[in-house]
Amino acid sequence: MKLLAVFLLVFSMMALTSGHKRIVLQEKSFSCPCHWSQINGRCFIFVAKPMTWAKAEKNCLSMGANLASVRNIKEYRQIQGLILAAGYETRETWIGGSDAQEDRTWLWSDGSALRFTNWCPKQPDNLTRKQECLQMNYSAGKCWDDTECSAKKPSVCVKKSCPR
Ligand SMILES: [Ca+2]
Ligand SMILES: [Ca+2]
Repeated sequence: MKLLAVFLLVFSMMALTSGHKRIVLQEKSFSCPCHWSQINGRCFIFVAKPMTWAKAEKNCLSMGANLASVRNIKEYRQIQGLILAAGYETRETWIGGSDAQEDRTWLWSDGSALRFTNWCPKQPDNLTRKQECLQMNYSAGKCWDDTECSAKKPSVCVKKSCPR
């Protein structure tokens, strides 16, 4: 009978320990809303409807997001994968870079520092002196280009993932 009591004690302690571990794991995992994809700890969504850059940013804002910033080439490839998975192949798409405030000073609309770039050869060229918004999937290289913000294109939004 004493032995049984010891067993029960040990089992309940194990249950407590594993329960604690589960809580710790949950604290470390993050979640994205339905239809958003988690990439590198942030949530992304592809918006197929063609819009101007500013309307696309406003649309992201309405979902608590901004047009996407991109931190590295791996993240860029995953964003391309998102567009591909939506059936839009490698279509030209707005992300959150712009130099509208000051020519050739590129900023991300989500306020993060623009360090990584993936410009196509000879871009950004500020052609017609009115190219202030960043489109991805440009030309054969599927890289970045500055173009007129009034062009209507699909877009990608980003927002922070929330602890579960
Ligand atoms: Ca420019
Ligand atoms: Ca250009």
